[in-house]
Amino acid sequence: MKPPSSAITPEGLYLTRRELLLASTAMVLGLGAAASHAHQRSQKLVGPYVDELGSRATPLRRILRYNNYYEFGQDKEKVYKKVGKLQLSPWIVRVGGLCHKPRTFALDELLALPTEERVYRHRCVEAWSMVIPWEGFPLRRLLEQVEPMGSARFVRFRALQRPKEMPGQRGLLGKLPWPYTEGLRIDEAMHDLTLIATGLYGKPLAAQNGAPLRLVVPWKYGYKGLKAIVRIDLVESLPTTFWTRTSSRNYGFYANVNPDVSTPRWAQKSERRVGEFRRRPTLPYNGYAEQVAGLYSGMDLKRWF
Ligand SMILES: Nc1nc2c(c(=O)[nH]1)N[C@H]1C(S)=C(S)[C@@H](COP(=O)(O)O)O[C@H]1N2
Ligand SMILES: [Mo]
Repeated sequence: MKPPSSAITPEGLYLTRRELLLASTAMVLGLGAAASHAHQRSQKLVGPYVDELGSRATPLRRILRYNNYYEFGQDKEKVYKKVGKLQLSPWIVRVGGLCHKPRTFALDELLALPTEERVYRHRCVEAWSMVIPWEGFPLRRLLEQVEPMGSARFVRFRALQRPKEMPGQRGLLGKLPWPYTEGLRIDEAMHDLTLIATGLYGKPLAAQNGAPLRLVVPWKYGYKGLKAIVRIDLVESLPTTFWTRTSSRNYGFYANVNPDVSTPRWAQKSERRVGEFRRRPTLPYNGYAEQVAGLYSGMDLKRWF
């Protein structure tokens, strides 16, 4: 049996710089029990989460308290207070459409797949960003199990629809085209960077981050990363999505992070890293161009934004 992920990643991994300073000061001053506790924590410290460009992960509390999840309203700072009614168990995911072995997976079967930790940049189309240490498995591992047919050219994702537990699916926001849906081209879905996240910071995913399973496509705007996945279908043609149906001028299907293509609502040249003061330039493909630019060679990125 797999140990709980909390056993794999000790809490000490995400002590802040200030906590580290406090811990080492306490040790130097020999502050009794408090010091030995701090010492034990710092012993476990093998290094903070950092992305491959040297950026430190966004603190956990910010990742938990600043969310886009329209099923729970539009106020990013209140989402985490509204998720309490969401029933995360039992949970099943249907995988079907153009494949030889369509299947319904119980959550436990998916959580039993081997996972990896990946520290990815997360860039919302609204021009804020974070660095998130995800835990998850490549989506490809799941798709391979159902044996996609040659005719499958796209993958469509659907999120939970449960208005009794999701206040944003009632009232005014209830008029949006629920359930939340997204899509990828099959080669994007099979790419090694594309993850199904099961956790972050070594803990199971919090409801507000998309528990129990959430899509992560780090070179695309955050809206591609559908939360609360309940269904995945292999399909022949480019699917409509929640956001393209809501506002096709502001949300494209491809959604590759691109500082040179802005939409009527947002300029994309730069971004605000949550927790930082100065804006930073936005990187093509969110810094993953080397791995993914080849998927789009010959495409007009202004047209297919
Ligand atoms: N089901 C669902 N998934 C969703 C959304 C949503 O409203 N509903 N918002 C998306 C957007 S716009 C972003 S930026 C990310 C935010 O993820 P986070 O709150 O974990 O940072 O989730 C994406 N996935
Ligand atoms: Mo977003």
